[in-house]
Amino acid sequence: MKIYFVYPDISSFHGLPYHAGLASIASTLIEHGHEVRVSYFDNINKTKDIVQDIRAFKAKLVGFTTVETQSRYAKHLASEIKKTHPCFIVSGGPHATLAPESMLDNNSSIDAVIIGEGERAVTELVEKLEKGESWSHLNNIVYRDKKTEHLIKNRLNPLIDNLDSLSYPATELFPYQDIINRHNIAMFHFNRGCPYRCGFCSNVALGKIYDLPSNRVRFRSVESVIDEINATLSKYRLRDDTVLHFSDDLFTLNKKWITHFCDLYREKIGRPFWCTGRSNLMTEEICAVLKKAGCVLLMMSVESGNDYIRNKVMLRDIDRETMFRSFDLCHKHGINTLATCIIGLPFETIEMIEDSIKTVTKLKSITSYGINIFYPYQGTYLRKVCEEKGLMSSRIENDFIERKGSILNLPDLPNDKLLYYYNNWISLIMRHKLAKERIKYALRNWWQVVRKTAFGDKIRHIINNTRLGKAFKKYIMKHVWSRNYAERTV
Ligand code: B12
Ligand code: SF4
Repeated sequence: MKIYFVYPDISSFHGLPYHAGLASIASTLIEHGHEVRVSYFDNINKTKDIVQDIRAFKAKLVGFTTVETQSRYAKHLASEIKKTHPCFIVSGGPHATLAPESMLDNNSSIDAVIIGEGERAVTELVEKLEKGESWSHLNNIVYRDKKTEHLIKNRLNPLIDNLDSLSYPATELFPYQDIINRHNIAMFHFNRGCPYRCGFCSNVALGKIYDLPSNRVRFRSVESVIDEINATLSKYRLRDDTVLHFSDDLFTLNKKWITHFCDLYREKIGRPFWCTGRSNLMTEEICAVLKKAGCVLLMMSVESGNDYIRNKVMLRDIDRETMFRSFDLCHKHGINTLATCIIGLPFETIEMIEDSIKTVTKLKSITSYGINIFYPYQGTYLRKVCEEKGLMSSRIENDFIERKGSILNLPDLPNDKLLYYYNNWISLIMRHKLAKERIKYALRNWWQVVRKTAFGDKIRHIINNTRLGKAFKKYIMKHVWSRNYAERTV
């Protein structure tokens, strides 16, 4: 059967046209003999073109992946498709899973929602549709009964324990080479789930639908992960310094797994990589293996430098000492970190944001600072708090972009103040830094932007191919970047 997937990603600040979930279910469908095409819906003006493409492809099933704030674009496109092309439309992904009713309201052109993991459920659905048989009893399906208008939620297939049994993601359906060329990264996602219960994260709710206290973690075998990396790299052209990006919720979760992975990765792949970490998991040993294997950036969110917000509101369960220790360890081992914070939480005050800034300023090893404005996703603990405390405002304007603005009415945090902190986050941090640190930061980030341009290419050529260039690189890399990275090309 011909299946067409759409990845809505309008006004996103990541702008990467790759979706690991769609790539995985597409791969399973291809394995079962179906034909799949994927579209990246990153601009509302693409509506007509995508509808046209769906018609030309003669898609029998159209599937959307959805996060909460993209769901309106999925619904918009679905209704445009149905105007001229009769087909079955389904939606999946975290938001469809956590709030299926919102995808199936009375005006919706979406026929059904697939909740939870999609590989098996969508394959079963396609088989039923192909044979013209009833699909309404299938596991993981949610739909609205036409007669009673009631929402029918079917049972769930168990979570996939043996992730090695899945075929490797169908990266070829996405502009994967283009992402490598333009962003100098290659994206991978291996393990699933997270055992923690942070109040702003959807993971707890994603576990709850399976009656679990958290989103149960499942690991791929290290051997199959290394094999997937090798298989992917052999299909694409990478530069020497192309960074592999492992987007697992918490890549460094399991000490045994990560140690084995790093050993094998160093031996068989040996490329720079980025991954995710959590302060309470960082030890001398983990830092050493990560560094040795080529970790050039550890994404280790602080979320808030204020202890009350971090632990009592966000439920991070990371005390101050643990947090400082983890960044010290990264510094000691020469691992650069990306530390992201969230502001605009329930009960937050201006003083708490100032405290957060001061704390973050003191943390070592941070080479990139990220900042987001809090958005209460459906199903999370903090969404419930916001609703119970009457903090939800009804103002979601058409041009609202989550994490860049707030949808809450916070009594102690006027919106203009919040935006001031959001827009000036880095300069407010730099205010507390020495001039030397500020120059380093500016230089490093300037280079990260310039390196992607044609001018950057020329500079790189000079640096890598002349004696003076090489000496300059050695000096700059040692003092601005990490030593491990200095051993590679710029
Ligand atoms: C890596 C990641 C990213 C990466 C890469 C995302 C990508 N394109 O693959 C980047 C950094 C780009 C990113 C961006 C964003 N992310 Co993000 N991200 C994640 C993370 C950590 C892992 C996602 C992943 O790859 N999982 C592995 C794959 C295999 O699982 P999956 O995608 O869920 O897909 C499975 C099922 O959901 C289902 N499925 C998914 N889609 C579909 C579609 C159909 C038709 C069917 C049948 C089934 C199906 O089947 C898949 C296989 O089993 C999750 C956390 C999480 N636990 O989900 C957050 C998460 C998905 N992100 C989230 C958010 C909010 C965002 C952003 C909006 C942030 C922002 N403001 O920019 C954007 C939105 C991007 C978009 N338009 O979708 C939220 C979503 C919350 C919600 N309830 O809506 C999550 C859950 C984190 C959280 N805060 O709780 N993200
Ligand atoms: S550690 Fe990260 S992925 Fe896990 S629950 Fe907390 S925020 Fe979500």
